[in-house]
Amino acid sequence: MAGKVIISCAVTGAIHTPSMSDALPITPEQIARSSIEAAEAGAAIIHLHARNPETGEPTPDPAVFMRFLPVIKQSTDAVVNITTGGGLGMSVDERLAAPLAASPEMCSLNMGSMNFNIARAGDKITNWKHAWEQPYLARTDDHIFRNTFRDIARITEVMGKGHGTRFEFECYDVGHLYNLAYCLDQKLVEPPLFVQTIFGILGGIGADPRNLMFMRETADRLFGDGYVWSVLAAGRHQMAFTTMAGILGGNVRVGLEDSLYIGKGRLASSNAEQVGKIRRILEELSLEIATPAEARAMLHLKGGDRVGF
Ligand code: KMH
Ligand code: ZN
Repeated sequence: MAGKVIISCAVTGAIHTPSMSDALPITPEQIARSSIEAAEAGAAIIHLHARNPETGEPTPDPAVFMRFLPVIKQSTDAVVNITTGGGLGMSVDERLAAPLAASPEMCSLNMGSMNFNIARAGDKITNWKHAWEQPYLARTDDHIFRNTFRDIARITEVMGKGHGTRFEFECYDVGHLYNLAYCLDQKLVEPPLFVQTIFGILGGIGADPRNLMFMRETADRLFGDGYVWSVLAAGRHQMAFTTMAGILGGNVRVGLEDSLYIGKGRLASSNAEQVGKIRRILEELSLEIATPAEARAMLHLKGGDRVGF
């Protein structure tokens, strides 16, 4: 298994809005289909948010998650990873509702409070499909993405200890790695840590290759061989940064949550198209792609038969 690359695919998220791309999955049926296609293309882990089926607005409603989670489970062996970051303006209680109901193998855990500014993300849009989209984005120049130490400890307690769910630790800056080291020291979390280093969110570390090296070197210093490294980068940096991660022995995350594009000025037609592209690049570099079973072994997951959906 050593050297195999785990591809995660984040299929819809809560950053992009329906007017930005027709490929963004909205309804439970679309989210299920797009997840299954991404898994068939080579993604071992599917990272999931839910949206209001009529408006596309991010929703924390467990009933909506439950319309696509069983479909994905029945059709693929991929690991289901549910967000605890949710969408803008959701409380931590709301963000925990679906993971608590679904008891997944994995959930995300955001490792610090931060500015999270996506106010310019809709600059190119002229025809807005829904009234909520523009204000949702515009208010983020005054938005704090809340993830206090107490929030983090609570999520480790209820999801980790309570459900045996393991985490995708979302680290948007160097300090978040130190927050994670503190949680490790406090025995809130256990290795192997799946550390998702994130580049290019306005409010987090910038998408400069030297930052990728520095994040990796810092994680090496803090966690030694007790972590599994993965990389995602926002927007046009997605493929370059995930390629660098593969070359450096890391794992990768793609998907329409992180970027809507497949090339310069070209919108991706699907999540599977992005998975297929990074898979091709990695295989051209003589790297092997991890199966879901291999990802489960690498990350010490509880197994797809021990979830609540
Ligand atoms: N939207 C990504 C930059 C979460 O869902 O908890 C990080 C993310 C957060 O996926
Ligand atoms: Zn997410």
